[in-house]
Amino acid sequence: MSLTLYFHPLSSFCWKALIALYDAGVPFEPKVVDLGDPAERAAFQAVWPLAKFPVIRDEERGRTTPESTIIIDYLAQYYPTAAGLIPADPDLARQVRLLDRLIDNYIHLPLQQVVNERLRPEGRHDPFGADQARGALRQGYDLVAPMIAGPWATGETFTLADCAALPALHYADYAVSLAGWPELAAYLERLRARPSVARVLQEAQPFFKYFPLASDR
Ligand SMILES: N[C@@H](CCC(=O)N[C@@H](CS)C(=O)NCC(=O)O)C(=O)O
Repeated sequence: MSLTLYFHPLSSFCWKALIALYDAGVPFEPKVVDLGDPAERAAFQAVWPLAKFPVIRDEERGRTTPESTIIIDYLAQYYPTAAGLIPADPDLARQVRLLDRLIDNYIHLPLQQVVNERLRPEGRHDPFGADQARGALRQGYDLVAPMIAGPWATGETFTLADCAALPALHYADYAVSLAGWPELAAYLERLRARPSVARVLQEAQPFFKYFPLASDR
């Protein structure tokens, strides 16, 4: 098999790539990386020095691609069934890319800050920083909510922006409930019902107890 995906089933950015792969039915070899295992971390660092996943290796083309957005770009370029993830129409493609950036930068990253705060050792907590991150999340929700065209982020076609939205909204809902943003909550339910997304969520289920905010509900 040409493609190998380096990932972990609980990792939110890995979900983004997995959703695209499953949605387009692109075959790949899954390589789960336990970053807590020094040998596995070192082996992964040899593939991608930052040791951040997802990373996809295309043996046939001799290419290693990091960054979830760029992985989806790669799939859309080389795999016809994934082509629709980046619309052919340049204006629509730009709107998809814009939403992908807004969701990653203003929802997904503040969520990671809340999670990172929770993971700090005893005596090193930063409640002020966590409150700021929650404030940024609310701003992110306010920004993105009116932009969702429906049924999917930019309209009728499932795209890169939807791959970005599911992990960000699914996990962020634990940090700041989406109850105050009913259009985002409804969009999240539509995303969860999509077979590719349902598969990713099901595969993550055994690991979900390790998500630091899992017990907040
Ligand atoms: N911008 C990157 C973010 C990747 C990222 O932050 N991945 C996290 C998992 S969700 C990771 O590898 N964390 C491990 C670490 O930072 O040591 C992308 O879109 O792929």
